[in-house]
Amino acid sequence: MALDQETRDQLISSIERFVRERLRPNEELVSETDTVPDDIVQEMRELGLFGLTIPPEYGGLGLTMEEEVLVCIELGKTSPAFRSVFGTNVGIGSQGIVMFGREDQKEYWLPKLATGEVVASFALTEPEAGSDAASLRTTAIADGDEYVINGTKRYITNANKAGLFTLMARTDPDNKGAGGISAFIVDASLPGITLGKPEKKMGQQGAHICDVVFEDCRIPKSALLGSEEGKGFKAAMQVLDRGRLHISGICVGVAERLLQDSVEYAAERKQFGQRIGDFQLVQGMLADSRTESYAGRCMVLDAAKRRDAGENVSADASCCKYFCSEMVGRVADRAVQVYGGAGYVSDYGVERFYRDVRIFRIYEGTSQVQQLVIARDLLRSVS
Ligand code: COS
Repeated sequence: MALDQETRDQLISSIERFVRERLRPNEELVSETDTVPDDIVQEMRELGLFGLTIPPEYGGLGLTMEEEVLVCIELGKTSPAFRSVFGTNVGIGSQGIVMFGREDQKEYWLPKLATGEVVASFALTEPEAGSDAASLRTTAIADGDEYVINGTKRYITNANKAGLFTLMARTDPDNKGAGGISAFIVDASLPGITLGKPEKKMGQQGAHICDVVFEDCRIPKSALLGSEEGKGFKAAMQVLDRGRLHISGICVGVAERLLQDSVEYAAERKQFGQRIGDFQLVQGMLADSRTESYAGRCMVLDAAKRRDAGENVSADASCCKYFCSEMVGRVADRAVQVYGGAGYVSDYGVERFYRDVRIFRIYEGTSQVQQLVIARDLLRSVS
C-alpha cells in the first residue's frame, strides 16, 4: 500500500538531506579508500534504507515501485557506490524472496534483510553465462534431503559481505534451457562456498564484486525458493524487471546531479570575459542534458505507476533501463565537456561520475539485451 502524502514527503526529504549532508561530503573519501565508512552504513540502517522494499509485516517500509523510484532519484544524486551498500537488499537480492518465497522463508530472512543485519546478493551471472543467462551451468543436484551445488558465479555485487545468496542453478541437467533452472536461498556461511579476489573496476570504488565458487556445497531441500523446481529463471527475470526500474531511477538522479553541477560551473567559470553559460554552444549542452534527464524521469515514473496498478511493464522496464542508462552516459560526457580540463582531472569529481555511470549500460542486462526484450515484445504482439 502506498504511503500517505505526508509520510512520503518526509521520507524523500530525509533522504535528500542525508545525501546532501552525509554522503556528498564523503564521495572522494569513499573513492580513495574503496570503502564506505561504518558509521555511514549504520546511519543507512537507522534510516531504513536496507528495508525500503520489504513489506512492513517483515520490518521494512514496503515502498511501492513509484515510491522506490522517487527514492532512487534522490539517492542517485551522490556516488552510486553508496547505493550499492544496501541496493542488493532493496532489489535483486531480496525481491525473489518477497515475490516467490514461502512464508517460512519470508519470516526467517526478510526481517534480517530489512534491518541490514544480513546482506543479500543475487547470484545469476557465470563465466560462460552473462547475457545468455538461461545457459548457466551451476548445478544443484538433489541428494536425499539436500541439494549439492557446484559451479562458479561471477561479478557478484556485495558477495564479500553477503549473508545469503539468491542463487540460480540447474536442477535438471537434461534441460539445458530456462526450464531446468531453479532458485535457492543459500546461507553464505555454509561449507563449500569460497570467494574470489575483489575485482578492480573502472568506477564505483566502494562497491565490490567478486566470484563466488560452490564446491560440493550442501544446502537443505528447504532452501529451494518457493516450492517448485524449474521456476528459477522466470523468477530471476521478474526480479530483474523490478531491478531495471530501480537502476533507471538511479540513472535519472545521477543525471540531475551532473546537470546541476554543470549549470553551477557554467554560471561561475569565465572565459572571453564572460561566464561560459552565456555561450550558446554551452547552453546547447545544458539544454540537451535537461531535456534528456526530464524524459528519463517521466518515463520511469510512468512505468513504475503502471506496475503498481498491476500492469505487465516488463518491456517498458527495459525501455527505461535502455534509455536512462544511455542517457546518463551522454549527460556525464557533456558534464566533462562543460567543465573542460577541470572535468578531466579529478578535482570536481566529474570524471569519477563519468566512470561510475558506465556500468549502468551493462549490469542488470546490457543495452543490447534491453533492445532484444523490447523488440521481441513488439513482434509478439503481431504474431
Ligand atoms: N517475466 C516473466 N517471465 C519471463 C520474463 C519476464 N520478464 N522473461 C522471460 N520469461 C520467461 C519466458 O516467457 C519463457 O518462458 P516459457 O519457456 O514458459 O515460454 C522463459 O522465461 C525463457 O524466456 P526466453 O525464451 O525469452 O529466454 P532467453 O534465453 O531467450 O533469454 C533474455 C532472454 C536474453 C532476455 C534473458 O536471458 C536476459 O534478461 N539476459 C540478461 C541477464 C541479465 O540481466 N543479467 C544481469 C545479471 S544481474 S546484475
